[in-house]
Amino acid sequence: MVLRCIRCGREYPEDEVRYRCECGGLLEVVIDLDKVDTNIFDGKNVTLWKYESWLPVKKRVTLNEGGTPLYKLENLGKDLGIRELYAKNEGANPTGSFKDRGMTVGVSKALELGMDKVICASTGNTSASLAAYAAKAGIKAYVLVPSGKIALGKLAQAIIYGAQVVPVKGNFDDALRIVVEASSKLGVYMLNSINPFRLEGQKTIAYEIYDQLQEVPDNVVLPVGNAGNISAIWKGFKELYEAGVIDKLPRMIGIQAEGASPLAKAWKEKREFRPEERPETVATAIRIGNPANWPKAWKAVEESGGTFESVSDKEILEAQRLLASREGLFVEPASAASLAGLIKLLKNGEIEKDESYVLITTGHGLKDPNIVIDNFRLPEPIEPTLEAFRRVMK
Ligand code: AN7
Repeated sequence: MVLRCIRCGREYPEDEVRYRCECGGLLEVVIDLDKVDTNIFDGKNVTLWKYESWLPVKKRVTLNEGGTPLYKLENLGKDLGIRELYAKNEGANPTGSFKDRGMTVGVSKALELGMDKVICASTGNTSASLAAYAAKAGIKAYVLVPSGKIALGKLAQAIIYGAQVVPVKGNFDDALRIVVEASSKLGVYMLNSINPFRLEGQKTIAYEIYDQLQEVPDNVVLPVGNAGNISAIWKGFKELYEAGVIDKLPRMIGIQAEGASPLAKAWKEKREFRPEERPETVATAIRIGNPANWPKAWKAVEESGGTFESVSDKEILEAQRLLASREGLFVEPASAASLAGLIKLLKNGEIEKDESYVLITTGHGLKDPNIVIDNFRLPEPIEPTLEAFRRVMK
């Protein structure tokens, strides 16, 4: 197992603390597919560490992540006329988002490398997750977040898990710039998704989808922020394919928020990727203008025959309401971007109804209660009598 540059192909040993190639390219972990266990995909006892032989760590800092439910969305499937619609509900992870998959592997790696301080920039979920796993591992976590632009639940998590929370006057991209520099100069281990070991944990979403469904869906639809998760899931499916476990691959469909959509814009305008200076969206989790993993994400969409799309804040909030009110699934706004994107692509005739779709709902709705409460006026209280209730009962 080695680290390999996706741009120039140069290789580095896995036990070197390194986040990028000398040429500046992104690194990926090359798994030795001769040594993985291909006989475990029986649909039983699904948890992240079931796939240990596919993961590049020996230590294990765990809070029992993965094994998240794959719901069949019967109601919405019917409403939209889609043959098969599922949601892989990553909000069911220990800290309420898919980031736990990356952190169980990433923090385990930090310990293997002998690091006792970890750091990340975050729009919220990464900070909550890193804080929890650092607590479990007994090491120090620093989390840099855009001041005033992180959902309440996520902030509460990072604080109570004991991380040093550092608000930054700026957006996620500004915070990440500081973190990258700190990791090279201050002896702290960076656990943003540029760190290839994070993506190794997150690729298990692909393993689990196949394990739970016992087949490969035609399409996987997910929100894109820093563009790590779409890259990770694609890597997971490709490994299954190369190891001979599956014989087809899904299309990867990445959804961004309109106000933070550098990938969707470049894709649709068929031009070079350019970062956005002032990302803005109600979905604060994906309020990112310069996704660090964009080259990997671009490859994932290109190789898989998928697409990038963007959706408005209004479409995101409507999709959030639909998932909750039609399926009993309360997800945070960023996660609802997946359904919003699916609806938009259907409406525009860009995707087929007679196919299967798995939405990745990346984070729990309780992370960001304000988004709901601020848009809802609680009715006046009634007198404590049946009569009073009868009058307001609709
Ligand atoms: C709920 O926490 O970037 O494209 O710093 O929290 O892999 O970045 C969060 C990202 C989607 C986008 N859904 O995933 C962070 C952070 C939710 C998220 C994404 C995020 P990537």
